[in-house]
Amino acid sequence: MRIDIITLLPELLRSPFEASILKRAIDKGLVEVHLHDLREYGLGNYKQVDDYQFGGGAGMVLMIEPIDNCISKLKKERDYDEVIYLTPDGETLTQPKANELSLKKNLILLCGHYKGVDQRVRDHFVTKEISIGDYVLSGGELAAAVLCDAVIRLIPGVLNNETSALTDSFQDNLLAPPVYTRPAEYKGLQVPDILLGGNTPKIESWREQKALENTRKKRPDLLKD
Ligand code: 6GU
Repeated sequence: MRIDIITLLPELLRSPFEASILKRAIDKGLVEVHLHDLREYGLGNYKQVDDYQFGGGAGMVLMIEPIDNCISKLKKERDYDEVIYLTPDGETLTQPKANELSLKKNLILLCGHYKGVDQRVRDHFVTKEISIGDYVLSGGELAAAVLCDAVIRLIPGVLNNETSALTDSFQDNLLAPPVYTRPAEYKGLQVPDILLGGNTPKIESWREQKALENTRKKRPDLLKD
């Protein structure tokens, strides 16, 4: 998979890809992430990327031309499956949507800023609009990092234990069961006996039951259908 991220703040998007699972996925050649500084596509000597909105109103709007120039350059080099605009009024990112995106080959992520982008960008270049939840961030960068993490970890070979993404919370509309590690007893606090017994089928059904209990208690909305 290849992900091209268009942003005015590339520095905000470096560190997520320089550690842990995302770094390993890149080092293994399973994903390429390329950052594109929209400023470099800005107009004139000042490299202008935004302007006042027609009709008046507070806040600057990202102009269509720099974005067109950047997207067109990328599209000349390869075909893209989606051009995703990160915006609080997009569809909310869910595990099924992350699963779907993890199957794509080439993605462009466009990070908005200020009052957003000229609507013509959304109408003519963007193929999907995604939000990461019902709250407002200063820009799309952190949302893009969240989306990349959720998607990249699902690419086969990224996680060491291939089954572990399958047992994540939400993967089957259930929250994950509790987990424990050594010591089996700490200051009188015990690990449930069943996990120490080595009876795999019994452990599996205990985990299913706990996942269900957890979900009923914390996120009953997930059990509705
Ligand atoms: Cl994708 N962008 C911004 N600016 N705020 C958000 C968001 C995205 N998702 C949730 N809040």
